[in-house]
Amino acid sequence: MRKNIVAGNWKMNLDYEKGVSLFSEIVNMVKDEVVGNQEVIVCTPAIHLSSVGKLAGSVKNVAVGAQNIHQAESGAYTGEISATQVKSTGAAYVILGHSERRAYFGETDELLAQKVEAALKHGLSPIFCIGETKEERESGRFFDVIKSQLEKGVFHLSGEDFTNIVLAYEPVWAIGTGLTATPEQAQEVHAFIRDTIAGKYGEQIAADTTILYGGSANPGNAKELFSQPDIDGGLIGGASLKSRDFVDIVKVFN
Ligand code: 3PY
Repeated sequence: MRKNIVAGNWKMNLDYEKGVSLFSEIVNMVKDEVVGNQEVIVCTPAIHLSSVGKLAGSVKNVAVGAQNIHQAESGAYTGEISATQVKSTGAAYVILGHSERRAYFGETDELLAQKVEAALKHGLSPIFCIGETKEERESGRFFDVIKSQLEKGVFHLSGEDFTNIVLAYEPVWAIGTGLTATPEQAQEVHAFIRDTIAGKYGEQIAADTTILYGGSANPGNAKELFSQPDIDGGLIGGASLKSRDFVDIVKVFN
């Protein structure tokens, strides 16, 4: 049975102390709320990872993730962070392919495929983001765009490796704009993603894959989004920076 996941993406926010204190607050508030096969993940800037990784280690079904890794194992890459370094903090996940990294840092599908491999090789599960721009939605090409992002970014993996991937559908037009896909729009794409996975890896792996919705998800819209049959939780931006809002989203599954 696939997991339900609520994952926070703090992006480049919060200094060291504020981040550690927000994480402790979240852990205290959710420790008795994370039920059944649900997992709560908080993806922080690199400066917080080792402290929050240790805190997460003590709480069932709460995990920590990074927001990027370099594709190489180590070496002369000033300013970068590797999968092994992230793993050594206690983190279990890494967000890869977020539209902000694709747009502002020129990350291509080919580069992302290498990062996915580096993550898996060192025991990190990628939260792999896919999604279309406003123009791609309006032109009706969005299914092709999403299929191509899957094919180039993760479909080179064996079925066994693919089972360690969490997918996040994040329409680019809903990120940082306050716009959210309607539950019907999101469900339509999630069902398409699951069908595409079934075509590649078979029905069982498709049924077991967690597919999150991301893009201005908040306590007001999470319930309706997560009640769709193919939406298994969310990757939460702004609302993950406020403990009450984030925990209210976590509680949608209770
Ligand atoms: C958002 O909700 O804005 C996000 O980008 C989540 O990753």
